[in-house]
Amino acid sequence: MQRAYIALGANLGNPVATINDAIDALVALRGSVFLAVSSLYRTAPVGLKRQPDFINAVVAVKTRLEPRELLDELFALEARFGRVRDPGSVKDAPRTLDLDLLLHGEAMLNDPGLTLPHPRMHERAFVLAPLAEIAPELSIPGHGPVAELLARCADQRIHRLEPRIVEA
Ligand code: PH2
Ligand code: MG
Ligand code: MG
Repeated sequence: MQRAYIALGANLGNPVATINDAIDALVALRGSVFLAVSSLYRTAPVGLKRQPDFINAVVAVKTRLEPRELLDELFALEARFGRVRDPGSVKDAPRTLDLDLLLHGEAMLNDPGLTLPHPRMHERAFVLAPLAEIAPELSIPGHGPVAELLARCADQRIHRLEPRIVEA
């Protein structure tokens, strides 16, 4: 079993509901044990700026799936949530649900369609803040401690949402 971290992002439709539903789906991920989930964050778009704010979160699982198998499960989940991958669409376009495999154990991979660690995670506050919440001691292979990397992203606007109070 390897520990894997998955980033969730959404900025179309009702992104808070989408992220919460996607977290529920990840709790039931095959071949895996759910370990932890971060708070939800409202974050300014990185890359293409003229689009709605995102809701982002990160989860940790223990999994017997290989990186490629896990990625295929994530693509299937994105599709279930209505994501259409249009080869002609602009990079970083708005999306109903984006699930990115950040880390899979200590794996360092550079395959077509799958790079581990995720190639941009170390410079994105919308990944590093939720990740630091659930794995404060984590070091990203090739880049260093999550807390140090997050400190370098102070210019990126992110806002942690308060946990939902669910009435009994
Ligand atoms: N995802 C992107 C590009 N830009 N910005 C924010 N704030 N959150 C995201 O999840 C995000 C982004 C590409 O996947
Ligand atoms: Mg992404
Ligand atoms: Mg993605």
